[in-house]
Formats: sequence, structure tokens, C-alpha cells
Amino acid sequence: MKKIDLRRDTITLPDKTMREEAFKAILGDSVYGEDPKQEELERFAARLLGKDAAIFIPSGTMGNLVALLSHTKRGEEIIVEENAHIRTSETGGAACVGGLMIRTVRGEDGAPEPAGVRAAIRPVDIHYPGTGLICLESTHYRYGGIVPPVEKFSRIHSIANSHQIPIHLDGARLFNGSIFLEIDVKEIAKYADSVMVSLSKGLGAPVGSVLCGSKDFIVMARRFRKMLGGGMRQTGWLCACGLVALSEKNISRLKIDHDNAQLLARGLVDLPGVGVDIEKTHTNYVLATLDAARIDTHRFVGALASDGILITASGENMVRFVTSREVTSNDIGIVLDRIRKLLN
Ligand code: TLP
Repeated sequence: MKKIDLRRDTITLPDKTMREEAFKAILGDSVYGEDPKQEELERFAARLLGKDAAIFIPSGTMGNLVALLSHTKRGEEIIVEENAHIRTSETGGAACVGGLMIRTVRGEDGAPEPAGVRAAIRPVDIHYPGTGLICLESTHYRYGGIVPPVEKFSRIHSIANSHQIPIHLDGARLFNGSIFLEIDVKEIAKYADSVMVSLSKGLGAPVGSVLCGSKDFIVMARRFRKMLGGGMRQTGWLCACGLVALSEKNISRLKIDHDNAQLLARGLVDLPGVGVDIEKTHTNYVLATLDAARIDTHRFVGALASDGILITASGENMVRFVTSREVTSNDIGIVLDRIRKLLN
């Protein structure tokens, strides 16, 4: 029985080109700037994201944390969307390691409401922490990979500028966002002073993220990456995979994942007891609500798992499917058939 894994896009394995490029890479000690592939990846990523410099970091979580540490001072407050990954899913690193307070602003479309951001910025007062940073996220993980409108980012950027507060963009899946919006990734990244992009999700590299920003910011980031233990040595193998991950051909194939998510979403809405908001299915995530009177979420997930179809229960009556290069359109047909049978 073929396993069809729709739990996450982090399950993606390096493809043949990545493995070949990794094998060929000339290696050096990257902590001393002597790994040619890491240098090449960092230069390439900075150009691609429209920033002056970049740094290769072992994970998205560390990339975000390094950004927070580089932008802020202990005791400051950062503004994030209420369900931002930085707040919900990064083990409290901002508070524990950064000594930062988190102020949340809700934003149904994934971007914190600009008026709320404006109101959340602290005035100068001896009683208040200073506002050190505003964080954005695209695509938004908790809201099912939706792509916040860039127009909102632009408004937040103006507000931040007028208060001289920097912006960090958690762009773990930023390329999915640019494909959905049909704009260059720079057109999103330009609203942020720093941006973190994951290489190890839909783009398929085994490990890593790149954090991009100004030259001075990256100098700080190098210190904090080292402090957190993220100064690796012969990174060339990983960075060779990262360069393939960021190639035009590899990025543009993310559209296939989006098409497969649409195929799945459109198939699911026709099934009894299943609801999907097609309008909110922007990228490679499909969130489906299950009618609790007819379907028990955990039994549903369990029944599919026993057939080799892996999905995630993402709340009481909600399941999540994530498409990736490991899943074909044919697999989506199999999944829909199986769910149809299960519900009938
Ligand atoms: N998200 C993970 C979850 O935490 C489980 C996943 O499986 O996709 N920002 C965003 C928006 C993310 O979705 C993630 C990963 C990260 C940052 C952190 O990246 P990693 O996993 O590389 O530390």
C-alpha cells in the first residue's frame, strides 16, 4: 500500500538534483566564511529577496529568533498577529531567550490589522516597554496557508516607518505567497527590514532557512546565530541543496502543490458533512470542517491512517491536508475516493 502523506510539507525529501549537487560541493569551515557553497547561497538568497545580505540558518525557528534578537533589546515589546507562528509555535523563544514581551493584534486575513498595530505601539513613557519590532507572516501557518494582502503590509510598513520601528517577516512559505499573488517575492519582502525564508518545506531541501536584511543587520545575526549554536561547519552539502531549492524551476513547481490543493478542496466540498472554504484555500493547505453529528474527527483521521493516508486533526471538528512534491494529482484522486467511501 502506497503511503500518501498530507500532514506537512516538511516531509519533502531532497530530489535527485539536490543529492547530486550536494555530493559535488566543495566544503570549508563556514564559521570562518570558508564554505564556498554557503557564501554562494547567502549571496544568491539576498539578491532573490531584494536585500543586501543573507545568512544561512539551521531552521526557521532559529531564523526568526535570530531576527528578533538582532532587531531588539531585552525588555522590549514586539507586535505580532495573534496566531503568528512566532507566538504560538516557537517554544516561547522570544520571551525565554530574547527577554521580549509579545503584544498581539488580530488579523483574520493573516496580517495584523493596521489600526490595531498603530494603537499597540507604545508611547514613550517610563512605565511602558518600548516597542522594538513588528512581525508579519506570509503565508500564515495557523490560518491554513492563507496569503495576507500586500496592501495591508504596505500600510503597516508606513506606520512602522513613521515610528522608526523595524519589521521582520516570517516568510517560511513566502514563495507560496508570491505564486498565489502572481508577484515577485521582492514585492512582498520590500515591506520588511528582514525576512526569513525556509528551504526545507515545499522547496524540498533537507535542512535550513535563510535570513535576509541589511549588511549591518546580518553582522548582528551572525553573532546571534553563533550564540544559539547555529554556527555549523562544513555546510556546503546543505547549501548546495538550498541553491537548488531556490532555483527558478524549483520555486515555480510549488504551483503544482497549489493546484493539487485546489483539486482536493473542490473534491471535498462535494462530500456530505465536509466543509471547505475554497476562497481561503490559497496555497498548499486545505482546512476542512467536519460535521460533528456525522463524523468523529479522530476516528476519521485514524480510519484514513489505517489506509496509508496521513492527515492532521487540527481542532475539534477540523482536519488539515498539506500538499507537497511528495503527493501527485493521482494521489489526490485516491484520497478523495477513499474519503467518499468512508463517508458513505
Ligand atoms: N511550522 C511547522 C510547525 O511548527 C509544526 C510546520 O510543520 O510547518 N514559521 C512558520 C510560518 C512555520 O510554519 C514554521 C514551521 C516555522 C516558522 C519554523 O520553521 P522550522 O520548522 O524550520 O523551525
